Amino acid sequence: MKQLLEAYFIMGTQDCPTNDPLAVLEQALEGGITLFQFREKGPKALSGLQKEQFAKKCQQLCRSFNVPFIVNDDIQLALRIDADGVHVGQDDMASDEVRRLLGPEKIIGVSAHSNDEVLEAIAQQANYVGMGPIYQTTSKADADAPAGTTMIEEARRAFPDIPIVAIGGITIPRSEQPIAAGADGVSVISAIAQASSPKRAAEQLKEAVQRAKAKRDQ
Ligand code: TZP
Ligand code: MG
Repeated sequence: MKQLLEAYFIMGTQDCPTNDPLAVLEQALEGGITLFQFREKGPKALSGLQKEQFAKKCQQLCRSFNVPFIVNDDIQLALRIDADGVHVGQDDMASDEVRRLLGPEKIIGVSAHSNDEVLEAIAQQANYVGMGPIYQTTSKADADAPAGTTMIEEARRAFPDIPIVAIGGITIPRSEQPIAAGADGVSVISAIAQASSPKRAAEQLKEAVQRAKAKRDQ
């Protein structure tokens, strides 16, 4: 699981206002992203059948690169299309209930902001936690204030083995700090979706994360 979190790309059509979102995803996959989250959300997002058709296209692309395809929030969609997992926030369905619906093999991620929330997620059979926002983000309308890397340091100290991915405002140069704090990887929207070359951005992000991990663990 920890390796799958290294270069975790999150995207929906709302994140690609000027580019073709499928082309962005394909490039990100070519660049070596390790995990993909389908997050179709906000006033400009697709819904209903359009959302499901777009999800299936993203899923097919991910399959052709052997990269797991995770759905944000929408458990029913994940079940209908047999996604590889689901990511839920603190205000969404509890992860033990998600586990009951998805079964033992699927990946479940939970957003957590404190050691209490990490402990609860893992007790409820989540596979990883997402912690943030680390830095200021423009990709999530209702994001909390940026919290820096302290929550990751605290979670890593308390739970040495739990897979943790950092989120929020992370860019290539800003990816070293959350890894140094103990994260297993970084999850990004704009650093790849808004890059002039999503492929190069994905390559460079993964390289930066792997370099930071090697430096931290040497
Ligand atoms: N959850 C916390 S911050 C965030 C989400 C979904 C958005 C991350 O997007 P970006 O563009 O990488 O800051
Ligand atoms: Mg949610």
